[in-house]
Amino acid sequence: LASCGSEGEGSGSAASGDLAGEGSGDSCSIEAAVPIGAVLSLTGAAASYGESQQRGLDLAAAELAEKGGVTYDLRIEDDQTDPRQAITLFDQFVSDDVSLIIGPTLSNAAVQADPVAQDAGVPVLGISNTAAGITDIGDYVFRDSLTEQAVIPQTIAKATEEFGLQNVVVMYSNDDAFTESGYEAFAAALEDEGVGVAETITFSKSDTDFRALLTQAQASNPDALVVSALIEAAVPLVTQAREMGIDVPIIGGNGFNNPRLMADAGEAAEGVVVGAAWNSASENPENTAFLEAFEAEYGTQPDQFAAQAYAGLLLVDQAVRTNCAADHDSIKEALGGLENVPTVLGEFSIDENRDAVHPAVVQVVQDGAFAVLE
Ligand code: 1QQ
Repeated sequence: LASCGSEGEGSGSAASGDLAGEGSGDSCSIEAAVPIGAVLSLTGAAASYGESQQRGLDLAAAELAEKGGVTYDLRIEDDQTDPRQAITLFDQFVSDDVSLIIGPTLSNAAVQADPVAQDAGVPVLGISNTAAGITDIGDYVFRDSLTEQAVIPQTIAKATEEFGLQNVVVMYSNDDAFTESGYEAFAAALEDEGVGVAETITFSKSDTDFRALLTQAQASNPDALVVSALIEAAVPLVTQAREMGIDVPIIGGNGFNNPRLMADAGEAAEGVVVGAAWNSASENPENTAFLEAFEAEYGTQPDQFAAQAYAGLLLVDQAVRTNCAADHDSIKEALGGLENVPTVLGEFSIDENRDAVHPAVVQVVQDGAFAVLE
């Protein structure tokens, strides 16, 4: 069935011959549809992120289909928020000889699945992985998502100035690659800003009752709670903190960039501070067109994860058109050379570590929506 896939990278199959085109940039024309695999968490604990990403990818694919010259065969699969399933899907996409794999949604899956693509020489574009070290997996691994280390220093600096923080409690789940990396970024940034950490409290990403831990946090009388968590824990943590009368600022990492925070925590989410890789209010032409198209298609506003997914597929298209070729090494080379590309995320470049470079913002929840904290 998948025997042709076992030839591995650079096998010079008939399919990769069709993936070399003519012309370049906007005039590039490639005969075969370019196969792109996407591994998203569409069910399980991270489904709310994955569903947003799916919408962003589908919207970009529809726009690319209109553009012409290069067509994409975008195949989106669900890893069920399970790293083992992500590995299975990466194996499948490698043996199907896709040109590139987008995803997986969580860093926790990326640390396990990306090596499959790296070993086969298939490029990967992470669109939401923010843990440190993901691109160190190898030279075929790229991302358009800013790391926690890139976003959090600005968030902590802004919050320290805004709220005069001197002493905080840090809380994080210690069983997830992203939340652990976010914790390290918070700890380093707090130290840089000279903010004391009265206590560091750990929990599990599957915890839903935080009252005992919050009582413990409250005892330190902190100026803020600094939290690295995925949305499934963030919602009850924030809700219970406010129910218990803890009214100090709550500062979250990338896991909080999810409209479910406001939808599910309601009033309790007001005032929560989060660093973000996408400024929803940006008036750059790419963003205003994106907001309008997304609203028209889905009847709702996009979130950061939809924006990063949308930008991701357009960046892949840009890379394919740069060399007018969709074999693995042409795409890899072109992705590595992306520089000052106008996107919904702002001016976008890839650095020497294959990580994303573009502006970040600090947001605060206001009237049920993220607003830029000026
Ligand atoms: C990661 C994250 C999550 C919040 C993505 C959905 O940043 O796992 O890296």
